[in-house]
Amino acid sequence: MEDKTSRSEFIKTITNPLGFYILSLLIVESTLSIILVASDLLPSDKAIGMYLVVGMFFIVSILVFLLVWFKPKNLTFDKKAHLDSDKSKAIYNSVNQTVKETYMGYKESAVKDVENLNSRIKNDHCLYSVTDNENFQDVLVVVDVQNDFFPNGSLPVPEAESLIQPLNEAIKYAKEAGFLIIFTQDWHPINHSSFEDNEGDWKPHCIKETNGAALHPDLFQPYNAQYVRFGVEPELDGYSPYENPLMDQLINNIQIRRVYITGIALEYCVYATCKQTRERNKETIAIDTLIRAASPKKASETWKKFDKINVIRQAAISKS
Ligand code: VGL
Ligand code: ZN
Repeated sequence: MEDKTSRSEFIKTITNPLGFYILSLLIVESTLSIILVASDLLPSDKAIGMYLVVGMFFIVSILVFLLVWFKPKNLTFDKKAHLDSDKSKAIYNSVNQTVKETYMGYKESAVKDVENLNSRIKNDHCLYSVTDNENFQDVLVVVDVQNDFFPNGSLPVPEAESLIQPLNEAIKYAKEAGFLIIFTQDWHPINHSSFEDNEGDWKPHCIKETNGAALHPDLFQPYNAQYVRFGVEPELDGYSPYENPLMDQLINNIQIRRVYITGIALEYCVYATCKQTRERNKETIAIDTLIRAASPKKASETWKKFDKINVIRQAAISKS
């Protein structure tokens, strides 16, 4: 949450040219009225003089009304969001350029761009970003939500499809709340020891660089998420993202307090991730609604193993 409050707001006024011309007229008219009233230039006939002055005031009031009506537009930029996304940076630069080019004027299209951008920043959490040096306390780990574990993949996991929508909501929530978000990927070489051909238990799956190893296309991937690929060493089990030293760099440091774990599959990579996170002394919470088991019938047995390693089981992300 912290990054939101510290985020500096940047307000740019794009002046409407009509407003600018009316303002100049207003100044000229008022100056003229003052000169006329103050000097002897008023006609000797007092009545005509009065008409002139009243007429001036009348004109001035209309001008004030018009000026208010066409008041300059204030556009509020979220500076940090702008600087954090290439796309918003590009829009920001183009708006800035437009404003420079049409000094004291504005282009409708630039205003539209900024309005669209602002509404995207509100609606699309993707543009909220937490910078790299942020002191994260909470982490959301999304384990192996990869094509091969879905119906057309080589190792489909029951009910995997129903995971996407609620998981996306959790990712958005976590992003807004300033969590570090980590996506892990099972990422095997073709000769991995876990494959049947090499006396392993599994059909070939999640072969690195292939579509089967890609994250599910509908998975929401926010800006600045981290990606940990593991299972690369042919001889290792390939069940734990901690096989990749990047995982320790991200998790095994003092400021990280809580790690929420979601994804696929309960018995294998989710379990291994929970166990090794716990071994690093982090409060470890498995979100059961956002996890799918390879064997759902045996899931309650598997969950008992989680109890034994002191992993908390919860239905949703919620801070204690
Ligand atoms: C997994 C089996 C083989 C998993 C990975 O992501 O849980 N399961 N490789
Ligand atoms: Zn694997």
